[in-house]
Amino acid sequence: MKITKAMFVSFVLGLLLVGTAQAKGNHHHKEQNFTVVIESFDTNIPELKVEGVTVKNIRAFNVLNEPNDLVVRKGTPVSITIKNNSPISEGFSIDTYDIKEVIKTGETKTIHFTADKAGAFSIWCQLHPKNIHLPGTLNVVQ
Ligand SMILES: [Cu+2]
Repeated sequence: MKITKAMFVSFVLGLLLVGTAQAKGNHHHKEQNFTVVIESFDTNIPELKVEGVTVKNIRAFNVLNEPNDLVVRKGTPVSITIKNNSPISEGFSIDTYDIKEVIKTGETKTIHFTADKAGAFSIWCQLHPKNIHLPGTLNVVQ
């Protein structure tokens, strides 16, 4: 069949419309990527004098996520790559988003979800007490 000028114009117009729709979609649903490193700090205090009492060989083991706080806009698809530098397995939980991961020592894991609920949610380690593994926060803002 013969391609008329009108057909060609409507074809180009159609391409433009598809392009615009895609650009809009990409802008709205662009994935936000985070990298969280689980770091551990092992401190040994050989001797400590407190109120006349001497305590020997205190071991302080602390674990925390770097960065501690993640901020994302509501509705954004999120990916978090978690690297565990702690010498033991660590947990990564966000209850509201049904996230409960275990990352072995030296391992890296990537999780995906859409931040569809606004609020401040605790990122915590389900394996260890909260005074050893300091909790972080996922802030989903409107
Ligand atoms: Cu932990």
